[in-house]
Amino acid sequence: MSGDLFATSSAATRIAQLRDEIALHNHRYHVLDAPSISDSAFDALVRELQALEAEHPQLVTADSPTQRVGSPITGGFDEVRHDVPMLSLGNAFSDADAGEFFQRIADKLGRDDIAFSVEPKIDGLAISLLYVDGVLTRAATRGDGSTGEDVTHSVRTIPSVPLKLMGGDLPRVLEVRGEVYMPRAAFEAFNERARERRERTLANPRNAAAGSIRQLDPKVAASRPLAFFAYALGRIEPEATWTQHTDMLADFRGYGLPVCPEADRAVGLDGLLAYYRRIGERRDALPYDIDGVVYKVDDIAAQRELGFVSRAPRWAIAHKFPAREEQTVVEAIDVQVGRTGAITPVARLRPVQVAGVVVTNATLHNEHEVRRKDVRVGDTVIVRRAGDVIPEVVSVVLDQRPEGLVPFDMPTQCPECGSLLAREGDEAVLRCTGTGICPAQRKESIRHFASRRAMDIEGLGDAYIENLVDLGYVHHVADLYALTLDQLLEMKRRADERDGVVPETVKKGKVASRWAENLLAAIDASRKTSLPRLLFALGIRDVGESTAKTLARHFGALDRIASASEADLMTAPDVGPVVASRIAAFFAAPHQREVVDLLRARGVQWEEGEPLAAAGPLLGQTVVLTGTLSALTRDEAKEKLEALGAKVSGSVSAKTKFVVAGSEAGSKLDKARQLGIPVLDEAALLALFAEHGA
Ligand code: I6G
Repeated sequence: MSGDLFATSSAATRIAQLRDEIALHNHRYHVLDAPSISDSAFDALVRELQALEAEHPQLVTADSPTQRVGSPITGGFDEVRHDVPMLSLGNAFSDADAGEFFQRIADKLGRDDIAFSVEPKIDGLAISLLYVDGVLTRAATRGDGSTGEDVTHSVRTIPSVPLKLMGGDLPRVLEVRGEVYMPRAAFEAFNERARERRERTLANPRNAAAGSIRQLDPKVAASRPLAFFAYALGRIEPEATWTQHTDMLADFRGYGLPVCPEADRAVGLDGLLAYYRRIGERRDALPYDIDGVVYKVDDIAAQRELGFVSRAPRWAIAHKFPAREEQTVVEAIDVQVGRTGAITPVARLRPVQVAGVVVTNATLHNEHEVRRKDVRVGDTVIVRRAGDVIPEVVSVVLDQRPEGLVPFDMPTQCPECGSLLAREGDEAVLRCTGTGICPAQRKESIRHFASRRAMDIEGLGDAYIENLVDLGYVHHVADLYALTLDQLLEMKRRADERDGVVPETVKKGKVASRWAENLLAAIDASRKTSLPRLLFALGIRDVGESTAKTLARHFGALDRIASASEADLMTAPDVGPVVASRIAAFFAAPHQREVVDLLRARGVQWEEGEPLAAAGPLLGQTVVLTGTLSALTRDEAKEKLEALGAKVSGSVSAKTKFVVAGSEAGSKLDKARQLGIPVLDEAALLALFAEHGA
């Protein structure tokens, strides 16, 4: 073998090794959510592969992980004829519809102990992936079901879509179908960034996925955090041996294809409806938008027997959840002042039910967004609510706009205190410049201070805070700790008067004083707190709960944080220059220092310790909580674990030290078992706490 040939052959061997390794780590990270190497070690593998391929361009192949993002396509999308049509599903909009679907199947099959493969219906874009000899060869949209568009260049960029299937025993041809989607958090983050940069926002995660895939330049899809779940078979050669749909999904997983972790099996109509409710209850907590659940007869022979009716399978149906988007009318546009002075325009809406919740307000985010969407009082708008995020106005229904509506103009002065509104740098948000004097900022910062995750003052509702500030009893958070019984009684009297209530509380003075005593007791109870809670409660811009915890752990004492330089602050994990400058600016303000001193003087206490908690039996260990605990809440368990030095994470990965599983633990427990991670039950957790005095 000549020197050159030898070099090429050893490069080819190393390239093949690297590709397999990279594909494996990619799968662990993006499909199993269980990375086993650091990001930098992964990047080093990719860099080595890139260098070798640059030296040996003849060895570059389309299934190389370096080739996910190719060149833009020109002249539009090619048509793809689907050998097996991509059908749609029938819909059930009620339990009765689902019951009829079930009964039709039971009648036809002559039995009612029917098993179904069940999974959430993801709100995304249906895609067909064609693998030939295990290599991703083509990706196509559904189109009209018979002919779609070739979107291979975009779909290849989705990290969870394998360019090459895993395993030894692969079918020669495998066409799988599934959904491309954008996880909700990624969608929110994308829009937040777009708003900050005054760029176009995406209407909803479904449009986001569709819009990203139907781009000529694959760089666009590559820059969007898209994901994929496989759910059905298009074509397979040689013919498959699966007898159950759920077995097929299990094999898809084995090939390295992502399958929804909520996919399950349910028996009988009761099983279907129980699954519908279970997923419905978790709808807001799932990391992606879903619009229902899909039931499919699990037995493939039974599917064949049932066949199709007008382009939809008789053996499958989508049981829909209530819509997340509804139309209503904008009755007014107000602006709200947040605790840091940020001005948010809010549409006051004719009340409308959106997915079971009456919505009367929706955020318009900022001035730029109002302009871009051109929302006017009197407009009919589409309102969307998803997850725990505040409902938002998605768009205006322009063809229903009455004549004569005028564009909305942002005020130039704070509606609450009259101070000028100004922008910091090139931020999209306007802010009230009346920090310290603006009652709205004060009310919001007190509301935040008293909230459950901060000082947790039970019973101190928004209306009471409003009155306490308006009456001049509370100027800043420390004043809460100087309130008297008489002041609370006066405040309550006014609140009831304003609400038009002739209150029991006034008629029977005793009741009112009991109420006031309870509130005073709640305020008193909040005096004993923790440093992370206090730090979070102070409402420092960009210091959320997790940063507050980091700061507390890193510095151990409030004074150390208050006197730290920006450079010192940045030594804490995840504290960058922006957050450091916010913290430094907060404690540089004499007014804020006074408030902290007053809190101390009025009896607020928290434990302090040494900097950089170099202690704790669980220091550096990542722990995951799942399921329901009975002796304590999840938040309490989390706090205790963190006090022992653990980092409590939301997802199970190879880095997880152990998982605590309460009752009805779901997919996280399955994953822990899959990865061989130790699982503690509640009793073991309590024993651990007892052992360490937590
Ligand atoms: O549109 C769909 C969404 C989800 C589907 C589907 C699905 O399974 C979870 N399954 C089939 C068979 C079809 N459409 C045709």
